[in-house]
Amino acid sequence: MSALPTAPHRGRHIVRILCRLLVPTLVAGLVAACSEPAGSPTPAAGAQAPKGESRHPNVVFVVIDDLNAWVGFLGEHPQVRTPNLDRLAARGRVFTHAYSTAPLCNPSRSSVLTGLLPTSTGIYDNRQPLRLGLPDVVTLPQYFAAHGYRTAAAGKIFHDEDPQSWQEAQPKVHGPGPRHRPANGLVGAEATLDWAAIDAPEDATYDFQVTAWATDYVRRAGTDPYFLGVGLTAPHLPWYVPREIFEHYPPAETVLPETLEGDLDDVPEVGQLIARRRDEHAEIVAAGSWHDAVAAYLASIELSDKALGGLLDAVDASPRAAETIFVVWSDHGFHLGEKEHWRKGTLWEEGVRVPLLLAGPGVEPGRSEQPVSLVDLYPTLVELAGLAPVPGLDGVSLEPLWQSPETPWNHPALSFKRREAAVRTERWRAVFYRDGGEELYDHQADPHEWHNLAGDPAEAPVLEELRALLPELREPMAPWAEGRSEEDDG
Ligand SMILES: [Ca+2]
Repeated sequence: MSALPTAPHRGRHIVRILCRLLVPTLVAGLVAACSEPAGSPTPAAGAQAPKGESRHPNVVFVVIDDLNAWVGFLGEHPQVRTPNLDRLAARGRVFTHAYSTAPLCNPSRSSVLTGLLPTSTGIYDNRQPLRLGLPDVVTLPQYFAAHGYRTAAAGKIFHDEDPQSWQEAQPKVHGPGPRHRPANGLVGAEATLDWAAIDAPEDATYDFQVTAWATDYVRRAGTDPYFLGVGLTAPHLPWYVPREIFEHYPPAETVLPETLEGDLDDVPEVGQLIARRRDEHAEIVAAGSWHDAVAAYLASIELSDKALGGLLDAVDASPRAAETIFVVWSDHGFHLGEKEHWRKGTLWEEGVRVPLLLAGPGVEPGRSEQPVSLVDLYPTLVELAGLAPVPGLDGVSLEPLWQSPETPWNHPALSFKRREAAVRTERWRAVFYRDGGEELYDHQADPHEWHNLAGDPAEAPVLEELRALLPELREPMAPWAEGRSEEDDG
C-alpha cells in the first residue's frame, strides 16, 4: 500500500486511476487504427485533414531543460537576459505560478506528454522508460497526428526518444565543450557540475542546431497544420556557453539567490537528506565558486533564449504566423544553493516551479497568478487546437483562466518524487515525506519557504486539508530499466 498519508476518499481515487489507465489504452487503439507509421513526413492517412477556414492552428511546443523561474518575464532574477522569451510573453499568457508534476526529467516529461500525473503513469524516476510502463499510451503529439497534424521533433522532448510520437525527427546533435573537464576546478563535485566559457560559435551549440532544424522545418512546412516539438537544453549541466554570452555575467557582480542560514534546521530528516545528497553546496562555497556558478547558469539561460529568437523570427515570417500557437515550458525547477541544494530533485518551490507561457490564436494575453500544473498542457493544447477532448486525463484546460480571470481556481498543483508528494495552492505549499515528515509553508508570509509551520498546532487543519488533495500512489510503480544511472541524466 501507499506509504503516503492516505486521502479520505480512496475508493473514488481508485476508480479514477483505473479510468485513467484504461481509457488511454482504448484511445491508443483508435489512434493506431488511423495513424501512419512513424517517420512519414505526410499527414496521417485516413485522419480528418483540416481544410480552409476550419484549419487548425500550428503548435510550436518548446521545452527548455532544467530552466527554473529565472526568466525576464517572471522577474525572479534581476540580471538574466531573455529578450526573446520576454517578447513572446508580452503577447501571450504568462502563468506566474506553474509547477511540474515531478522534479526530474523523465517523470515530468512523461506526465506532460501523456496528460497524466506520476501517480497515474507510475513513473517517478529517470530509470523508468515511458514505453516500458505505458506501451500504448497516446502521447500529445500522437493525438495531434491522429487528427491530421504533421508532427516533428527537434532536440530533446521526451527523456528517451519516442519515435512513434513523431513523423519526423532531427537526427541527434551534440554541442561543443572545453578540452579539459571539469573546467571549473571543482574536484569533489560530480563531473557534470561543470561550467566554462567556450570559444565556439553560437551556431555550433546544441540549442542553435536544434532551432536551425526547427526553423528549416517551419520554412518547408507548407499550409497543413503542424505540431513541432523543440527541445532546448542549455540550462542543463554542464554549462558550456560561448564566451560572448558568458561575459555578460561578470561573477563579481552576480546576484546570488536569497538564502537563510540554518534553513534546513526545521526540515524533516528525509528532506535534509535530499538537500544534502551530494553535499555540493559546501564545496562550492568553500571554493568561492557560488557567484561563478550562478553566472554560468544565467549565461546558459541566455544561450537558450538567443537560440529561440531565430525560430520565433522564422515563425513570425511564415505564412501561418497568425495561426500558430507557441507554448514554452521547462521540465522542472533548479536550485543554486537554496536550502544548501544544487540541481533538481526537490519538492520545494525552487525544485518544481517552472516558466510557462502560451501565445497565439485563442490565447488572451495577460498574466495568471493561480497555481497551475504542467499536466494541464495536454488538455489545454487539445482545446486550443479545436480537437475533441481526451477523456481520462489528469489535467484540466487552462482556458477558463483567461476567459474569466476572477474565477477561483480550485486545482492545486501536485508534485511527486517517489514516495514524497507536494501540494501547492495559492497560499500554501505542503510537502509529505515517506517517513511521515511534513512541511507547511505560507507563501503570503514566507515566499522563500524558510519557516516550516507543520509543527504548529494552529495550522494542523490546513495541513490536513492539503493532504486530502493528494491521490493515492499507484502501486506497483512502472517498470524500471536496468543499468541506468540515477537521477542526473535528465
Ligand atoms: Ca527552513
